[in-house]
Amino acid sequence: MTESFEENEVQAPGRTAWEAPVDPALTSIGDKLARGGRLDFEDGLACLETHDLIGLGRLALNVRTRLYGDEAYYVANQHLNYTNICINHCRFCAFHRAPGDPEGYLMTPEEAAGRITATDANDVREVHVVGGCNPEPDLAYYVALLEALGRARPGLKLKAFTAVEIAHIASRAGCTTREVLERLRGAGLSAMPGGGAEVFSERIHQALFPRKIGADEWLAVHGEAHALGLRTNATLLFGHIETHAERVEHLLRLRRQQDLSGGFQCFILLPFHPANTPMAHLPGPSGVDILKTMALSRLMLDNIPHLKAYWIMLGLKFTQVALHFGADDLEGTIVQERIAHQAGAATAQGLTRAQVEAMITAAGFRPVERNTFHERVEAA
Ligand code: V47
Repeated sequence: MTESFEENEVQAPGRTAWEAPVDPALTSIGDKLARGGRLDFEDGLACLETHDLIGLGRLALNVRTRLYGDEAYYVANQHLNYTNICINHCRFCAFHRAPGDPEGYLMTPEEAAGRITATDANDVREVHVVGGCNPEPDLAYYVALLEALGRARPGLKLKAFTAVEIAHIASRAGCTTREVLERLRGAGLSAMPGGGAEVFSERIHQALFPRKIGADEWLAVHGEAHALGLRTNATLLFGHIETHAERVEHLLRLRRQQDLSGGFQCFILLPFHPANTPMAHLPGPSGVDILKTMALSRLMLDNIPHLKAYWIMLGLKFTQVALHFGADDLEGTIVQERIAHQAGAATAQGLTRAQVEAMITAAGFRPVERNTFHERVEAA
């Protein structure tokens, strides 16, 4: 025991025997960042494989603090899932129902609008609208859906439809994804959510969601949206069968797309929830894995402004910790969430603005209400 203490002191002058070792790989990544350099593939792997969780978190916290100080953002919003019927049958998803399933539903535009007006939270500024790839509705349905929501609450921003849904609508309508985006923008589409990206790996695509569009098409639809002036988000669904290398490659592909088209405003990590899915035997990511991947995302995605800790999937306490590992945004009030809850999420369905603000304050940050475009807004 004494010998190894002495050995430590010789190997690392200036560090006492009881101090946890600093990972030299992280020191060189920190130096690179300080020179304005970008993380490469090897750096990404080093972040995921380090034992120095605190050192990694410190690097991400530095970046986050430089960008946003002690502010943490949220939006007063509502999630709305207009249909759960889907033809894709992705192996990680507990939300979808096959066409003809008695539990399947498709809301009429009027029903969807009724959900918005029925909520108590009459200061909602954004509605997040996603569903499955339902073979029934045509392009006119999606246009009518957005128009009905817009009429129900004038001024509400519509963040709607993943790239997967846009590609599905286009193939049903026999037109291009760009044409669909133009029609929907005309009907009130303000921004697109980041879902459906999963993992940009052809191996994972074939294993988990072979019927759905892959990385090239997902990125192309977001590139088109950006060219039309729409802001969009991006995600990574992690902690199932993907490797560390595939996670890092996903982040690098996103960063390359952002260099080209520039319209991503927020990145969201989605920790895999296994309940009620064909992969229910998997445990999902560990706490340390979530924090490392959060910090890595902040460090790697130097061109995507915001990093969201999605409290629905992380849980409230973990979300508070994630704010210290690079995240600056918490999503929103949500009202009623279904996708993660069908897969076992144990969080509330929604929170009040006061509850979101209290969570942020208790974590040591200053809550700032934002709109869909991450602009600061005054409390309603
Ligand atoms: O598209 C599905 C993923 C996404 C599971 O853009 C799962 O602001 C974990 O994308 N375990 C929906 N993840 C959530 C999403 C989102 C949420 C909040 C804000 C934004 C935004 C986007 O969740 C799906 C899919 O990629 N997902 N099943 C599951 N079992």
